[in-house]
Amino acid sequence: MQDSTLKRFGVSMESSLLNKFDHMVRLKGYQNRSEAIRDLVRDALVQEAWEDKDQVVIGSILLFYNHHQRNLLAEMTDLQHSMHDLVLSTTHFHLDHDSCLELIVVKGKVKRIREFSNKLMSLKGVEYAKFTVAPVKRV
Ligand code: NI
Repeated sequence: MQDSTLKRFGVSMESSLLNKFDHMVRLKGYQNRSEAIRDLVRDALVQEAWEDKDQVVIGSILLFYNHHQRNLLAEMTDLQHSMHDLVLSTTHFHLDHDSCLELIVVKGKVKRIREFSNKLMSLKGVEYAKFTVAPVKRV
């Protein structure tokens, strides 16, 4: 179980670095430095989880493409079937006469998820792709 008790600790840094940090805290609308530091630490931990190839993550792959592109739909479907154990859901949106948006929610080990995402994103005809990921275990 997660311990959410707040603990205090002291941080020392050069005043020029602190000034820049305070500027960022104001710009991003944080209530105080502690809140900003908590966010930075969480980001760093998520990044570290990325480095661990066996870490199980959940993520989303957003693909924007023209469905008239030759072979694209078949290749996209083949890829998803070949890695079906990673795919939790696929949602397809017909945006207009030509454009489609597909949202694929995935779960699995970082290494395979990244491989899957890279393959989808590099398919010919995919115009825009966005991959987001978060560790399954909260950090
Ligand atoms: Ni469509």
